[in-house]
Amino acid sequence: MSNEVEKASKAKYEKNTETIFDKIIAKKIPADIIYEDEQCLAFNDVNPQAPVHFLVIPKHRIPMLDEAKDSDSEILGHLMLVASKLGKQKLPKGYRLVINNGKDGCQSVYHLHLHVLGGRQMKWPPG
Ligand code: DGP
Repeated sequence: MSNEVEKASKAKYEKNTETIFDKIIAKKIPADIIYEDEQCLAFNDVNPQAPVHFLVIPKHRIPMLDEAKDSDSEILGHLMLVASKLGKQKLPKGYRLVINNGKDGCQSVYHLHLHVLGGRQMKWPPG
């Protein structure tokens, strides 16, 4: 079992508990931030799975995609557009967007995040 799969299998979803990403947003712990605006933050993944691997997260916590509400439509769209703007800049040959949702989806941090991966040929189907 890979490290990330193991972490996801052990991760507990606690709706009202802050995650490590809240600490990154609050600048209480460092991260390699590559983009920030009022609504979201993008930073390099600490455990990259590709030559380029960064995360785009909303500043307002949505724990997971399945917790998103109709009122989150705008922020969900914004996250995709920021991922695309950064992806186009950094990975002009293409990239992959991933959202892990829940245990079987391999989610280990319960603060919604888009993974942007690239810099190598991606395989299909994903593992
Ligand atoms: P997921 O398994 O989809 O929940 O992905 C969580 C990702 O978050 C994983 O790829 C590793 C990354 N990550 C976890 N903790 C930190 C951290 O403290 N800093 C950074 N930069 N990334 C982190």
